Amino acid sequence: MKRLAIILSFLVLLLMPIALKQLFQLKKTLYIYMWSDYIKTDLIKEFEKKYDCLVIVDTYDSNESLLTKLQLGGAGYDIIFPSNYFLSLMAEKNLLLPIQKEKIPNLKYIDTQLLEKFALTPTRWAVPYMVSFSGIAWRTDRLEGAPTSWSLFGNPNLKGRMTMLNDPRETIGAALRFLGFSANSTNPDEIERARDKVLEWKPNLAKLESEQYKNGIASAEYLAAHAYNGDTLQLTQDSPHIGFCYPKEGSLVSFDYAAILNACNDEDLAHAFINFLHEPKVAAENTSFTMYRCVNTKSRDYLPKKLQTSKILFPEEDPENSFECIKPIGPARRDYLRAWDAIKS
Ligand code: N2P
Repeated sequence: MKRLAIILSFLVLLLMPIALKQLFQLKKTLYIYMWSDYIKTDLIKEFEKKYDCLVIVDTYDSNESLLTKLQLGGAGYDIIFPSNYFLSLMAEKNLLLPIQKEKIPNLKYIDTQLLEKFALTPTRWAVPYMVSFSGIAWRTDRLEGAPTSWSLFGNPNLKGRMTMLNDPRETIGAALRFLGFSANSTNPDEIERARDKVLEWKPNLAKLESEQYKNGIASAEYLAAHAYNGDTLQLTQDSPHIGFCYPKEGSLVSFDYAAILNACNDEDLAHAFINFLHEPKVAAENTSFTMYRCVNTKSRDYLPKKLQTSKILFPEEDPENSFECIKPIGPARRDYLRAWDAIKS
């Protein structure tokens, strides 16, 4: 007991200066909730310096966990980064503040052509941030030949050495594409068939996981993973043995948007942050680090040559690939969630 008291007093003494500093500095603080590895930390420091503020970033691994956290209340965040297909849901739940366009002059750089390509129309609720394409990351030194199909996950020889994303729309979507259906199907029979396909793949999967698979592929614990293009490109910087492919049945694409929460404490600072993200040089620096592509017309010019021509980063420019953008599916969302429960249980 005595020892515990000593340890506790020691901890209080240790942490007090930090707490006091925070208290007396009273800096403006922006609380951000976003996908993991989705922003370059140095850029946050640059923004903090420029605006004499603090930026605190917490991360999530899916739109579903983001929504759950917000609905539990008390999250205290200012800016979130939901995907395009979650925006209307969040706006309907009255979670978002409309964007004040005049506070984001860099909106002029938004790549509207790219958005139009995937039939995304402008929204007052958020500003496009990054685009992510999903496919298969694989160990080129351990598998013979590049995978070409989602059917890879049905290969029992790779049992326990593969993962798929812990994300209902991505994983059921991949199975829908494999079966020749739309990833946005609202047909209950098709959704059930996709559920059964994932259940067929599941015994071969080490887990359903959206963040740690990166370490697993890097260490070759996993030989293949349903993965995001950016996360995989981050890995290829350090290892020549990692490949990425877009399956022939078609892959999924989604756009993540910066949205300001209704409970935001400093709307000006929140808008300034979103504006900063779309400064073309900042956006390029962010892409060079996260390996995700910013929805910005000018940033490509500032990317290193190797990235400017990367087929993994700009895959829709390759006619070999076909992509379907994940869209809101209205009441069918319940069918997807029911299917997902069956998959997870
Ligand atoms: C980052 C994953 C972000 C892409 N780790 C999700 N659309």
